[in-house]
Amino acid sequence: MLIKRPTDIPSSEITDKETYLNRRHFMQSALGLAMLPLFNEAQAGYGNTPLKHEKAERFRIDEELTPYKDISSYNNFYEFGTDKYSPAKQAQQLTTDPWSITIAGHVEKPGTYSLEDIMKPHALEERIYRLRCVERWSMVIPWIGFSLADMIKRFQPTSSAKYVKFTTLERKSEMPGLRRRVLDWPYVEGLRIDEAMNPLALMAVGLYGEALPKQNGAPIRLVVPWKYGFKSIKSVVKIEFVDRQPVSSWEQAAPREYGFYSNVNPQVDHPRWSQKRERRIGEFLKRKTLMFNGYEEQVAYLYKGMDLRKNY
Ligand SMILES: Nc1nc2c(c(=O)[nH]1)N[C@H]1C(S)=C(S)[C@@H](COP(=O)(O)O)O[C@H]1N2
Ligand SMILES: [Mo]
Repeated sequence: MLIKRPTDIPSSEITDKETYLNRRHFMQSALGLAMLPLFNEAQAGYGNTPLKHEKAERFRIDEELTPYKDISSYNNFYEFGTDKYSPAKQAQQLTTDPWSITIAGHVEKPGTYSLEDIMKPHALEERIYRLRCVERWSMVIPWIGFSLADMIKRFQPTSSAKYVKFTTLERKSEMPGLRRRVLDWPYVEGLRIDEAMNPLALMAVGLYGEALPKQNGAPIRLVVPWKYGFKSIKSVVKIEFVDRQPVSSWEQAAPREYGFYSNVNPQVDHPRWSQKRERRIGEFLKRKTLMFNGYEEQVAYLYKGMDLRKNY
């Protein structure tokens, strides 16, 4: 077979997935083939399926992209195990098609919608965002998705909708991590409604030009780039509009360590470590962590007058 499978390609060759994708398009057209799925997951409909998208210039940052290999092999997804390398293996058993999301609570258009219905009205765009994990590593990821605010507007929340609560799938047969009670399953996260309406908040369905790898939260996950990574909940099946601040899974597990807000903030230490510096995956020297992960200009207004030491 002329076309190499990605696992056969040494990592040095795939530092830039786009180069790889272009080569794949080139080789396939040179061979006179239509775009064929080269990965097993593609047959299930997700994972390495190319996604049509535009590049959103105002959401780009001029920093080196983290290699695809790192983004898709060093993950936190406790439903598939607590070590960083388990999700890439264990998540492959997750059935992501069909997929639906239940919209509930204080909203004019509640219901259970198929992923296709959820996505239909939205043009997909590529946005390059930093992701800063509370554990002090960071990446730069070319996500593909659509604005959370646009999605929310479509379902018409009422004035009682003060917060948005997100829930991950809880499917014991496919998620071996659920056997251990490390968290109170299902994984839950929340945003204040004005945070959710900020243009930076993204519903991601892909990265590096293709549908999300399962370990990154296929088929649809939240991305909130000014908050620690754990707010960016994966494989979402429910979005509820509520009037009280939801208790997120990490807050429930360790309230002194993980607050509801969890904004990236170098001034406020985690009780067990400083948050002043971070290691960008692939770099040797640590870099300074930026206020709101570098998105201060876009999000500082949300927290005016709030004590960010108390509201950590
Ligand atoms: N459902 C669910 N979502 C989750 C997690 C998880 O364990 N379960 N981990 C979070 C954490 S701690 C981080 S840092 C990011 C990691 O996203 P990535 O693997 O795509 O880099 O996902 C977040 N979303
Ligand atoms: Mo994280």
